[in-house]
Amino acid sequence: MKAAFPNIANIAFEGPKSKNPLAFKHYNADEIVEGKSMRDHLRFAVVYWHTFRGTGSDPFGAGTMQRPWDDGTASISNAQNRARVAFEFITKLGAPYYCWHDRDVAPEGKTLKETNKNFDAVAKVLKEEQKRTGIKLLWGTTNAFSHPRFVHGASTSCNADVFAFAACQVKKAMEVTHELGGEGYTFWGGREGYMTLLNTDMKREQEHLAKFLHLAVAHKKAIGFKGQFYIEPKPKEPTKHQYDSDSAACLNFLREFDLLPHFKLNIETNHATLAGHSMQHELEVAGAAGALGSIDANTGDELLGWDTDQFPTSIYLTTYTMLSVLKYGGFKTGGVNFDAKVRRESFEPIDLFYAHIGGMDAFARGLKIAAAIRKDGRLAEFVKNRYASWDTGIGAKIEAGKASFKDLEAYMLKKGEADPSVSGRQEYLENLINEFI
Ligand code: XLS
Ligand code: NI
Ligand code: NI
Repeated sequence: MKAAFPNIANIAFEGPKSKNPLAFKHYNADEIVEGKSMRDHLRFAVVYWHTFRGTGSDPFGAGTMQRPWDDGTASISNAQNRARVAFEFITKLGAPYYCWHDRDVAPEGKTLKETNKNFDAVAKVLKEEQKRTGIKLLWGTTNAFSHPRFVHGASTSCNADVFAFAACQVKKAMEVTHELGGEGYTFWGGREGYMTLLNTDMKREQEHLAKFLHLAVAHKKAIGFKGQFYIEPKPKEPTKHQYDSDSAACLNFLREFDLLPHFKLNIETNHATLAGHSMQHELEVAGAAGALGSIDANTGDELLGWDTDQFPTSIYLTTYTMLSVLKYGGFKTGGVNFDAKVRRESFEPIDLFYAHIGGMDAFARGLKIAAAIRKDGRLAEFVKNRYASWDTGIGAKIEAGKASFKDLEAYMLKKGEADPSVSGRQEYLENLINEFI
């Protein structure tokens, strides 16, 4: 095969002083941070959908991307060739993982049977390329939202046949993920939600979603797939209200339907923004419940209200993200998956490199800064001291379940008043963070 990026060598770490735009300034895969290499901390993944299928089209205009290796047809040979290009790119970038939707890698056929055959034909190449390069599949997922049959949703469709079709798709995509040694499988509810409650039986739809996920859990067991299941929260887009709206809503749903032991969350920065939360908030909600699984690392635009899926470059964002990730013990099965696309105006193949290098460097810096803040210890100590009243006396009694309302009344009648104790010191803490940025 002719190289798709003939003028680009493997991207090397050259350090912060380098002026080479095709080098890492901070991501040094073998560098040890908190006892682990950066490679193992960050577990970077390249997404197939944006990076190899993104055309740059928007509601007002056609695609702009120049992808000379792609003949633009839905042929199997084009899909197979594209898979080889993908591995050339990921190898040169030095990312250890990738992720896909079933329909990103292989074209849909006229029937389900033909579609599955197409998928197998491309999966064969993916398997060869994984073996050749050592690049691994972080997670697979299903696209059950693009085709017109999913107009009313997939597992939450009003039409039971659509539920059945989506089940076939997830079954197959899980099997291919398993075959490729995938470390996880993600469920993003692409159209699992509603546009208007006037035509929607919300309770029934959510029960169907739960039923669907239980069937997936059963099939996982049946085929012996040991990867981690993830749910990816998103509050809106394409529907007006998505059921998996944020971390808290997902956790509540999983608990209500006895699914929590089987799932962790895959949290996406831009989805957090759409939900009116910060990424750190979403990570903390998931982490506190022991459900922080993986992240879709991108960022939105403060002035735009949709999922712009931009590459993350803010050091504050990556620092706060990595502070939470480290706090909850780091990634086990998940990683930093760039669910991000180059801008429509950035249409040359080389822009794919600049985008990923920038995202990886931003996360490497976030990781190093977060580790430095943790080593310094003042932030953690401040938080610990802030709650000191809970460590002894009445606080310790309450936490231990040894104080009734009556006891608390007796305590306070004697004491007379509660002192607001110490200042929250937000500005002091913000300055402290800036010492490290
Ligand atoms: C869309 C989602 C999607 C999932 C995978 O907004 O982020 O890309 O990550 O289906
Ligand atoms: Ni995503
Ligand atoms: Ni998204």
